[in-house]
Amino acid sequence: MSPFDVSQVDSAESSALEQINAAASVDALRESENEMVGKRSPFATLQKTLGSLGPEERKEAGALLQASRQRVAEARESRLVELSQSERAQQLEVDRMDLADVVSSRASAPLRAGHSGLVASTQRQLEDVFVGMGFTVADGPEVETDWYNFEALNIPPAHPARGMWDTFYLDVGEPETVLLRTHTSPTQIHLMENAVAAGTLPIHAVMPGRCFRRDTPDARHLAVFHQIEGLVVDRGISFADLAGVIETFTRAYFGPDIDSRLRPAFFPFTEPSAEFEITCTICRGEGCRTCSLSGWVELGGCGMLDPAVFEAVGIDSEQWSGFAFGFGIDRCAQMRHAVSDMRALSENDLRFIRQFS
Ligand code: FA5
Repeated sequence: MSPFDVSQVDSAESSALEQINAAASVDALRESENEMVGKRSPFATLQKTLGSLGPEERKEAGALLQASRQRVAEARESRLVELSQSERAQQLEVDRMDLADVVSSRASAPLRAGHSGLVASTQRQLEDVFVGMGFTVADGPEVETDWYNFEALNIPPAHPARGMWDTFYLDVGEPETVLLRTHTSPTQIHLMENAVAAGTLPIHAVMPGRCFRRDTPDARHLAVFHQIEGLVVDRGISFADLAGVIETFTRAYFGPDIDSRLRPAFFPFTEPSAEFEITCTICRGEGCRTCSLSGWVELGGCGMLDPAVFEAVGIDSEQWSGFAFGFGIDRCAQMRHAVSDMRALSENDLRFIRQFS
């Protein structure tokens, strides 16, 4: 065994440090690891020659060797960090997407802005008309209990009106029956209850929203459609006020050329009640498939609030009176734009939708 030579420690260290600095990549550095500090490295050979020294010298030389190995290990570690960082930066540069290119290639293609659908814009126009008459706009839940959708509106269980307002029932496992509302009229009940509790009568409000029925879609019906409910509760309100509001609404929304009429009807929550119709805009009153050859299309129902409803919400019908109405928003859109089949409103055919941008 050759004797331990201190100068060889220095040369092993400087050759290892040279190799470390010369490594051009993380992989190259890892590959040279064996050569630098492995079993066949100069350090390992020097380690073996320590045996040729006496105990005191061995201790000193061992410490020297260890310190040298430590410096090499530290230099290796910091070169590793340096190389990994620069490789990562290079990779990011390669992966970088040049958005400027993407944007400039798109800039020549005109961007097409979207717009509201016909039903949504009709709802806003109807709200505007009623706000112009002094009504406020309120909201109500689409999921209701049986009480709000039927009972509070004077429609007890087994009442025949439930048949024409059949809906989708939710199995929520509660004792209360929960359903998707068939009309916006339950919002009347919420509004009156809230006003009684807060002492804020009178009410002049419209409540638009989505309704659901077990109706077979046809030229004038959808299973999911929209209504706008109107509610006035004040002192000394008469049927003449109701007729005046409807007349004003018709002129504002359909213009003076459209004829309208009120026909006696029945709703359990209004008395007297009426249906509100306008001349069919598809056939101008001649009779067609859309109006079932009648020349008229029903837009909604209305009437004076029934005392039974006032009683359900705790309003004194001796002091207060009022009226309510409920129009189909989809029906209004259909008649205003002479859409012969209402199903077009929900079919998402862009050729149809884009006509109303
Ligand atoms: C009602 O829903 C009553 N709540 C209206 C009312 C309110 C009366 C306040 C009195 C006082 P009716 O079922 O007739 O009534 O519906 C009113 C309007 O909603 C209809 O005239 C029609 O315009 C629209 N409508 C009803 N069912 C559908 C449907 N399946 N698809 C599209 N529109 C519908």
